[in-house]
Amino acid sequence: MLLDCEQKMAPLKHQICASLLLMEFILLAAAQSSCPAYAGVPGTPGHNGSPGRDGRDGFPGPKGEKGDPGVGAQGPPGKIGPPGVAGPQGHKGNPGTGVQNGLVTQLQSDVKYLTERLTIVEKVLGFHMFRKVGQKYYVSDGLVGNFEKAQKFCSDAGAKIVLPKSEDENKVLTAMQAALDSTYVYAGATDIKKEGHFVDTSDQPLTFTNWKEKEPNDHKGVEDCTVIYKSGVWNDISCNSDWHVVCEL
Ligand code: FUC
Ligand code: CA
Ligand code: CA
Repeated sequence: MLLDCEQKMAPLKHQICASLLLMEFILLAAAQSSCPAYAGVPGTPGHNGSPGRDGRDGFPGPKGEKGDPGVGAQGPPGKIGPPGVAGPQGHKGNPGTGVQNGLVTQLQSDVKYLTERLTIVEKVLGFHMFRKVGQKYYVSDGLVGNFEKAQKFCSDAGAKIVLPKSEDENKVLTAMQAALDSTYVYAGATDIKKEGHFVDTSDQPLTFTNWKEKEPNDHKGVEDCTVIYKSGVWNDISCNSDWHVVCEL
């Protein structure tokens, strides 16, 4: 259409044509819907606008994986807290029957006895050699020493220096002496406090003795301790001599 116009207006002066062209442009702009139009050459892109405002915060992301444990050393324990408030008093239990009470008493007694025996057996196990005689254990580590040393060794082990109180016990001791290859073993009997009056380490008179003939003789006036010979007979002797040590538990 524009070309048609230019062809029609060719003879007219250039200025009139330009005016008409301008008017037609205006009319075209006002009535674009009613008349087909030429789209024209696209203009050059405009400059970028200024940045828009900040958008709103997004939704929270998914929960992350558990982190590795820290590498710092554990701190020292805190102070002990104050004691708690005392709780309410409990209800008194039902009284047991006579049979129940008797059983409980018996069990308490059994536990006490077994605990004491276990304590002894555990001590016995600490020695290289031991023999059981009745309810006693005779124990030794093969130590040789004077009477004072013998007493200390046995006392430190929670025991007492051996002192047979029957033929059976005396025999078991001599059997141990054979195993120890011992000539003499110290016995826990002395007459230190009163010459000629032998007592045990608790100052009690002896209830069993097996003195050799003519003993005790306090030879040279210096024999206040007791030893048991490997045959089982007893002799008084100096407390300063070194002999095998056997303890009893
Ligand atoms: C006898 C004993 C003494 C000592 C002496 C060599 O006299 O009674 O204790 O062994 O021998
Ligand atoms: Ca004496
Ligand atoms: Ca003697």
